[in-house]
Amino acid sequence: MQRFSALALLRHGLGRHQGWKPQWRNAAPKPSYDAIIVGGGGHGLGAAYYLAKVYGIRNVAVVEKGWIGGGNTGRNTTIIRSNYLFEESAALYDHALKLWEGLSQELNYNVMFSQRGVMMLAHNIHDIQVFKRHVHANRINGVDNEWLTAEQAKDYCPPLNIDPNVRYPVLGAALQRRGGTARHDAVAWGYARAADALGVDIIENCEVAGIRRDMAGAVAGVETSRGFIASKRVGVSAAGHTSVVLDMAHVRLPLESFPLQALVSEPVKPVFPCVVMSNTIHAYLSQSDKGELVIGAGTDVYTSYTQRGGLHIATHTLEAICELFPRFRRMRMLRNWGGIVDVTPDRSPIIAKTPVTGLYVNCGWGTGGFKATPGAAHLFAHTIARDEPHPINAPFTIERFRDGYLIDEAAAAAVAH
Ligand code: FAD
Ligand code: PYC
Repeated sequence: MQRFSALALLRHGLGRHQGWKPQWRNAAPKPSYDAIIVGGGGHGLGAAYYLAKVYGIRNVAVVEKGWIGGGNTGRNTTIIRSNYLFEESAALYDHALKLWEGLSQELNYNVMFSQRGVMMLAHNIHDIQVFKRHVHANRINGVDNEWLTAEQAKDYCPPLNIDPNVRYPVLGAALQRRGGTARHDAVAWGYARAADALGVDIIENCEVAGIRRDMAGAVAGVETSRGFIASKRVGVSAAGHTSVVLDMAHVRLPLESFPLQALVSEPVKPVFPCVVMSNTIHAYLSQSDKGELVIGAGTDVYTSYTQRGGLHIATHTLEAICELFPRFRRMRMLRNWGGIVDVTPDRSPIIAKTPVTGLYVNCGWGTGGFKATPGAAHLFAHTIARDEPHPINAPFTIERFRDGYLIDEAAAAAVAH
């Protein structure tokens, strides 16, 4: 049950963005700020909110080249979970999951967070071993996860086909009951409204084209399509395009950008109770509150900046969905789209200072950063405000790629990316 203050409901009613009419559209940037965030996705808007709310830094601008939430935040399949293998990752993603649990109340904005459970299917002996290892590691780290037989998995998700004679039979599943979904655009708008109320400037249609540095090499501000904006602190949260932006300050990062795509069906009545993921056959599925089946595919195999994926990848995913859930065979697909995700060699993110004084980066979330939104935003704000990482993001440095202290979460991506 979500609770909203009666005053907010009276003042705003419940409209498209829960009644909020943004004042910032086409507002001109001020000449200077105490901090600038590049990228108006959930991570960037959230970082601005926590800078203002938790760290008292309110003279902040979020500069976005398009419209807020138009990047991966508004393009993802909204799966939220924290069942990662390594201690560092479990701490990071569970920090986020705990923040999700109170986010609608925190922002006084319904982000429609729904803990309907995330179930990961095992189709072969290797999957069983890997997922059982995750269950044990998660429990040691205080993260809920449990092993289900195929029959128990079907009880949890009745549309699931557990016929042993199909190509990829379901042999069992790992279930994180605290996992689930949220409404992606509401996350962007909820953070934007709350940040705006604290004095943050949100500047859309403002592309960063350069990073200016002073005589000592420290950050002095950003060159944008709407002119120069000065600031001694710049945080870059520009998923998919991070290396392009960081290159403006001559910082090189070990990132590759790939298209990742998703699609939705025509809307139907509630028919699918949870989230199901299958790494082995590259498919994941949930049902949105609008009734659409939300289906995600794998990444393209080649790096690219096109915001759509190869059709053969979507076709492969739909074949898998039809095998796992035969009742959906006759459903029509409404639309598909893609986003650009940036991926590090160990598939773990970077939330860190850079070698340039005053320049900070939050990137490398690959196919899995939506679930991290509140946690990443909070930790990034901490790193910018204090000029040092929070203990939770301290392991997620750029230097780990030099020192070899990798957090190799590749297998925990849950979808084969
Ligand atoms: P974004 O929302 O992409 O925000 C970055 C912003 O930076 C963009 O709005 C962009 O326009 C802006 N920008 C870029 N360059 C500039 C510039 N030069 N100047 C100004 N602004 C700039 N994660 C999950 O956890 N669960 C999932 O189920 C899931 N499914 C996914 C499915 C798909 C199809 C895709 C594409 C991604 C998925 N992800 C998922 C990953 C997740 O969407 C991202 O990791 C997350 O949303 C990143 O958030 P963000 O705020 O960092 O990035
Ligand atoms: O990280 O859970 C995830 C995910 C699901 C779909 C894309 N990423």
